Amino acid sequence: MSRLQALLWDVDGTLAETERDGHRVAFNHAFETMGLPWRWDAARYGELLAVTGGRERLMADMATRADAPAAPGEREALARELHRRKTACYTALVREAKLPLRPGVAALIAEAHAQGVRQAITTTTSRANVDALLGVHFGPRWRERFDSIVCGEDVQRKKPDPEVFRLALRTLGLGPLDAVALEDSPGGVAAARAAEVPVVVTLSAYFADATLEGAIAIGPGLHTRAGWRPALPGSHAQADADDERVTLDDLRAWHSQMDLVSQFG
Ligand code: XBP
Ligand code: MG
Repeated sequence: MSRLQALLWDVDGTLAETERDGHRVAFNHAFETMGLPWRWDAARYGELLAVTGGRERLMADMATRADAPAAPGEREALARELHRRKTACYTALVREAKLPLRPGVAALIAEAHAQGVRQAITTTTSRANVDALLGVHFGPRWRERFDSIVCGEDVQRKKPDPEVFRLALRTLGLGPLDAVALEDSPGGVAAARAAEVPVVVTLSAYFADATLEGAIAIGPGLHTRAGWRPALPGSHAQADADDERVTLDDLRAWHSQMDLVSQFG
């Protein structure tokens, strides 16, 4: 029997494909509004995703640029201002473009809600970004669906540090083995593992080929029961598996088998 009592949702890459056409575009807009010639193309942005957190990402990029301010204080002030502008642009973009949730996400959130399984947001992204994305898809009362919302501002150390998961679990009053984290990136998986939370990985555009060790299951997304390791119970016919989404019972099955399955690299 699975003791699964909570789902801990990552945001960027897991709830929605926000990076290339959302965050990246907003960073470039911020550079432009400050008269800077810097631009991040899709490939460079992929490299920079190794750094979690937008302000931290700006600092890491500036460390590679000869034309960035030399004084640490000035560099930090520039990163803060760029990030402020980037957040304003990103939230507007999310609201206007209505970046879609990944298929299968809304159905699983609704199913968990209906069954009384608790849910949390566990992300390194800023609170304003989460508010914009979830507000677009679930309306102004979106917070009612979640029992804990932990964002970048709420922690001292962002993923891959486990703090975000520890904080969410404390609020929920649960132990790590009572929950499953849904993640897409190496940093997210590392953070969950460091908090001893079992992780299910839904591969995203930027991390499709990443090495993700220690997950209890890895697959292409919540919209399909095909292509998962370990294979989902009962998904014998490929055609059926393609059409069916991952359900709470599937998560329970992986969760209850977690000691039996090996790690997936
Ligand atoms: C992904 C991130 C975030 C965003 C940018 O977070 O690393 O930093 O790329 O957001 P997760 P901010 O997958 O944990 O949701 O600019 O607001 O930091
Ligand atoms: Mg992510």
